[in-house]
Amino acid sequence: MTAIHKNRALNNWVEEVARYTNPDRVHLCDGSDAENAELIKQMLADGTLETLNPETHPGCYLHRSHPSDVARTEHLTFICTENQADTGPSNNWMAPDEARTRVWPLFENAMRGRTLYVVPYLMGPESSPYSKVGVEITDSPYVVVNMRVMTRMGEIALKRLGDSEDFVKGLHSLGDLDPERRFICHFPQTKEIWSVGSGYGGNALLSKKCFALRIASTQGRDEGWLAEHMLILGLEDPQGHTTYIAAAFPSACGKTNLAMLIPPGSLPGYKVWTVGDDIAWLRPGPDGRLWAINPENGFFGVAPGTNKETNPNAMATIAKNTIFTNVAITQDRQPWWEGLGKPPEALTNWRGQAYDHASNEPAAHPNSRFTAPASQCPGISPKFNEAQGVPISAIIFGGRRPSLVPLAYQALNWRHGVLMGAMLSSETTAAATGKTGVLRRDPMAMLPFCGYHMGDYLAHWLRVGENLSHPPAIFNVNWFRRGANNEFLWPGYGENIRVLRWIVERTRGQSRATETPIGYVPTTEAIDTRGLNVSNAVIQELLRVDANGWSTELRDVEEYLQRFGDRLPYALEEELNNLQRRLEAAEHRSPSTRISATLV
Ligand code: GTP
Ligand code: SPV
Ligand code: MN
Repeated sequence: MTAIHKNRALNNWVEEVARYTNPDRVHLCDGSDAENAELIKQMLADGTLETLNPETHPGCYLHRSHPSDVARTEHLTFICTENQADTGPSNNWMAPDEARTRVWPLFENAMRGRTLYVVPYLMGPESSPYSKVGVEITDSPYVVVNMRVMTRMGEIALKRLGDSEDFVKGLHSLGDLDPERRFICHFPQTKEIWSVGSGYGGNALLSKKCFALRIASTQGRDEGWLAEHMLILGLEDPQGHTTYIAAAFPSACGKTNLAMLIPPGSLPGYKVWTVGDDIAWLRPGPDGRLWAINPENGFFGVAPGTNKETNPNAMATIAKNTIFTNVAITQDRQPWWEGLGKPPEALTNWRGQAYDHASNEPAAHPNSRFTAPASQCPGISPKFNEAQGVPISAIIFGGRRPSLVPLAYQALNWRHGVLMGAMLSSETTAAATGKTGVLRRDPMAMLPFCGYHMGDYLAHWLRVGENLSHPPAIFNVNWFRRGANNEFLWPGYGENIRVLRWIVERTRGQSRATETPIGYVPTTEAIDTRGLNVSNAVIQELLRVDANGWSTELRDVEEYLQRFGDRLPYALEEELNNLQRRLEAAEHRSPSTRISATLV
């Protein structure tokens, strides 16, 4: 084989993989328009892609993935370290030797009859010293065109790589798409990823969860920074001052929506700038603050629920040059999903069949997605390509909790905030296979994405905070409280600005809160409800602290955290004990009602 590139390490690796996987052709991707057009032409010819209505959706395509390959498969995702103890109880572990005998053979001749694409990509802005290079070898042209949107792909990455050996090697093959022969293996020690048997999302776009979270989190542990499942936004106030916030919510719990929020007319003068919608790399800066970059260059967003009212910025972002995966299509070939109103009479569902209006099945898959360039987002931050990133003033955790967890509250300090993140739990969603709507603990929204022992991870969080002279304030939010008829109590979406505003004011030492055992909770007056159709009683319910309920919750938290054994930092056990004691004291005073507390 002739050398594909002058970089020896890259060339040797590609040769080794090509010898074993036996592709018909090897193609090094340059990321050019011409290359992209050629790939799309090929995929239109073989049915991998379909054209969408060029008048309403120019440059947009539909891809239907295999019906058994529509979400991340966490039970088939492994961390492969020599020592099992390094991965911890929250990860699936496979010994590297076992991976070599069980998984590597699945790549043998896997690319016969296919093209092996070499996809170099840069994670982070071109000018940033914190950006990192990855290379994905894949036999899926769909993966290539998605990687071109999601990352800075092609020449730009090769230029950054030069003759360095320092890049994350991701090997991906569709294999035969049989879930029985599907594995997503991570080798943090050698910075390698092997993914076989899936062509979908986080299983196959190896830059995303595999590199930017699982591998990068271990790099962050070793180098003193954090790789997190977080959106990044800038909130500009009417005075023109912008405050940057990072927020971790589990998959399909509202990151993209919050990152692109457009405030309602009743709160004039506020504006949200989108820096990122899924992943943040956070580093202590020389000024003692925490600085964040978004390593990605596009959005792989949940389609259902997205519309002109809930997320107009997303609708504008995906109006052109967007790949839609597993959505339904109308008769005139426009993409369609639940949340866009009444389903039109003639509709083709995500499987490509005529939609049966009598069925209870959704027409679009609940985890159907759009892949769109960040540059197309009307609210993209002017700091999107900033080398140093943006300084973070607040970190927010949140999940889907139908009861107990208030709309918003603030941690007493960093240590308490780390416990708050460790306590995060949420109902499961369609973003991963398995039952949805089941409450599960998901520390920092990183349960499926932390590449090492979760106990060590929590200790790392504590350490990072201790070294910041100006740590971000930490908050928890819950947009998903439900009422007696199972309806959402809080309108959410654009109205979440009211909570963001309270958060920003708190970081500046303004705005009212009551100190309760669980932390600082907004007073009912502190959340601006002008123009909002939510009764006072509902606001009170949303901000109520139920001491009995929290005591029960903490017993579950304690049991969960015990799983991390002696790697659970003692400081967190102490924080948990303190919280328990504060709750007990409150229960004595006023059980299960709003806790009387001091205004702060
Ligand atoms: P991943 O890409 O999987 O990491 O998801 P995400 O966290 O970016 O979630 P996203 O913003 O795509 O929202 C997921 C689903 O939750 C969509 O169907 C949204 O319409 C819905 N959603 C988002 N924000 C809110 C909210 O404030 N209230 C309610 N009720 N639903 C919301
Ligand atoms: C998530 O599941 O959190 C996603 C989609 O953002 S995926 O790329 O499949 O991980
Ligand atoms: Mn995500």
